Amino acid sequence: KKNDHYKKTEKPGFSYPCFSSNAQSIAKECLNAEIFSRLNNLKTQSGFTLYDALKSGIINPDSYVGIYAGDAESYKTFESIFNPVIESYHSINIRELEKHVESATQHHNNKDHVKFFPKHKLELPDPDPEKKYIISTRIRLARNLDGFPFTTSINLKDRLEIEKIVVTALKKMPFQFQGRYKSFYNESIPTGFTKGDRFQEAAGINRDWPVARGVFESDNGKFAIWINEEDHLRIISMAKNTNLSRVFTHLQTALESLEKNLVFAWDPLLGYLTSCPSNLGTGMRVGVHIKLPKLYKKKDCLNDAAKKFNLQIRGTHGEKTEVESAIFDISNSQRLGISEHECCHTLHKGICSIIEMEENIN
Ligand code: ADP
Ligand code: DAR
Ligand code: MG
Repeated sequence: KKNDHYKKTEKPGFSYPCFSSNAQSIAKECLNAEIFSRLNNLKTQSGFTLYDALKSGIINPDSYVGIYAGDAESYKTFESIFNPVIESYHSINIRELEKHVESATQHHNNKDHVKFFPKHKLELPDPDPEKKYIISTRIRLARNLDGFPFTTSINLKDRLEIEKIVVTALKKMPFQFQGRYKSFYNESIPTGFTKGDRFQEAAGINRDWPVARGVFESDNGKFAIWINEEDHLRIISMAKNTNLSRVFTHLQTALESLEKNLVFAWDPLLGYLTSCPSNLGTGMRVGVHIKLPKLYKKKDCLNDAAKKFNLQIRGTHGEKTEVESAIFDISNSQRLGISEHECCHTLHKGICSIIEMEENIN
């Protein structure tokens, strides 16, 4: 699908080293002169360049990852920088991932063996049976439609096409998901979906805002789909309680319908393809809003626990925001080289331990 993409940023005098000395992103750690010279003259079919990929991390030296993809092809064209970034962020080894996929493909004798959301039930005990700490539980998936550039590179025509395709698919969802689609273009919508932050701005994700952006919310408030936020779709299942298994089951039912009507960008090795490499694989972030007044005063203990259990701690209003009233957003870090069930088990195990710590701190 040849698309006349928005004009790519040609950066005259773009040379290595390209990150400022105070930058500490994973992309900066992984880039070197040899990789830079190998990639700097390449473009994907949609015209996405190495500068396009790195510009957000260059403009924002406090970036944590520091690189975005413009389309599915970016992960092949710029493999020399994406692979080490992927290995570092997801704490995996690409070679082991390849061996795992090869053996699984032989076993299932087809390469699409894990292309769809798992059907088997998640069964986990309530991590906070007395409802003392967890305020809400949320699982979100990042997905992009196959054949279109990502939000970093997409032009307005294609962005409108994405909105149309997804809204059509929403109409075919089962009764329990009935709800309303609200386009940002027509009305402001009080949800977590706001115009992208400075990192997403520098990556080109906010172009044409708010056109072709919108939120579908189910009438029961437990399910939402954000269209053209950081990815073409953010599929969200949420509950103001601690029942992770039910939030997961809700998502399974939604995906059964969506996967019949939409084709997602997917790769046998990297799984679902996303604009930020931190969301590859399952694209799944399993998180809770949890009130931890004691651990709030012992940040080191909490950070040590997060490291030990491979969790990520965010502020009350999401990444790069402050913690208010000791309410943390805690979720799994790894999304690739791990199954959807394992994402949930990772969060569950970590949260049970963190709750125990909160209980036992004097
Ligand atoms: P994501 O990785 O899903 O994009 P962000 O950190 O960007 O997450 O946050 C997106 C929005 O989702 C923010 O408004 C954030 O407050 C909200 N959010 C995240 N986790 C939860 C949760 N467990 N309960 C309620 N809202 C949440
Ligand atoms: N601004 C990016 C964010 C990295 C992960 N979060 C995403 N993709 N929303 C950074 O490099 O910090
Ligand atoms: Mg986000």
